[in-house]
Amino acid sequence: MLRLFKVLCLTLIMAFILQACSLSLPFDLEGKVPITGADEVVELPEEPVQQEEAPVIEEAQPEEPAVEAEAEEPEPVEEEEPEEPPPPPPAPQLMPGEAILIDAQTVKDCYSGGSLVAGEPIVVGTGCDVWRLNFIERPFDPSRVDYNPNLDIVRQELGYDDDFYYARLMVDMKEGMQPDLGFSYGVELDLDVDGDGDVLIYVNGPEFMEDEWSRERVLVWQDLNDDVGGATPVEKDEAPTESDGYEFIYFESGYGDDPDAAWARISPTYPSAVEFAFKKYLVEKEDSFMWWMWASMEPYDPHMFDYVDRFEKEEKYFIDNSCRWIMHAPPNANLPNSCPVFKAAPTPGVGPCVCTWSRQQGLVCDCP
Ligand SMILES: [Ca+2]
Ligand SMILES: [Ca+2]
Ligand SMILES: [Ca+2]
Ligand SMILES: [Ca+2]
Repeated sequence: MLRLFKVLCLTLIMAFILQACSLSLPFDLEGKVPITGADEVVELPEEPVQQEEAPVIEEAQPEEPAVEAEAEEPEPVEEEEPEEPPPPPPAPQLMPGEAILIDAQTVKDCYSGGSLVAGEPIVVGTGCDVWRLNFIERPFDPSRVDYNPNLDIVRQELGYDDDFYYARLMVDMKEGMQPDLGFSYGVELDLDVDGDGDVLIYVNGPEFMEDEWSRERVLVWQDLNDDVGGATPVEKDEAPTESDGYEFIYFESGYGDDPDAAWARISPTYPSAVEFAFKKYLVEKEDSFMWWMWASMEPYDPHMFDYVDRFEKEEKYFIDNSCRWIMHAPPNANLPNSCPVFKAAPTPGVGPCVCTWSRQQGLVCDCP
């Protein structure tokens, strides 16, 4: 019995050893691994290292373009801004007609080109350029040798119809030139005839203009606080002025309360003349107002009017303004900077007297 028991135990030990040895084998000769407790087998991966490296590269790739996109963001923004066109001004409702000008409102300014000798300084007419009195005749450089005929006002005219006033500024047309690149031309109005401007109407860059009325680059500025001219009307201020000049822009290129307020063109009759049309309500007083004209190589700075209060006489050249005239009133040579006025001579049968005003002498008439 004991022997039988030993045989049975030995048999059980052998069976256990054999079972343990079969479980310790990781794979058989065909490279297949048995799944514990199951009969299925799974193919072993042949190159596991390569499969692990691939996702590392793929993760790095999307980061690079993200950084580039951030650096390029400002560029499209900068390109979009200038592409936005400004909204067009309102369509005009009332356009000027033919410029109606009045013979009695046709006057002449000093003609500096009349004394032009090539290579020599221009001789400016007596009394034509008095910076201290805001009476300017400088269509040339400081040496007075480089003369620009397109800046020499020689004639100015004014007129009106039912809706508009018309002003014409003519420069030296001896050489048939037209107003030049970047120049500015304008008309200044003194509504209460106190010697200081109240409205400034001008056009910038008339080289773009044609002989048809246009609102482009036409501006209307107003001096609503009435300080153009500073402390001393007409005359140059001795102390630095605190004036803000023309501080209110009423109209620009069709923008403003009235899209038809002001227009300009090259005269269809005179290629060296600029014509303006401005609504009659801009001249508040119908009884009378003073007017004169400007030509400048530089665009005007309305806030700096009067220029004579802001600049010394050595600082400004290539600029001209005209003598002054009065609308809706008889010619009055007693007004400052008035164009010469012709009066009947005391002796019948002879030519008229030519009267001019000066600060020192007042009205002076030269009679034959
Ligand atoms: Ca002048
Ligand atoms: Ca002139
Ligand atoms: Ca002044
Ligand atoms: Ca002002």
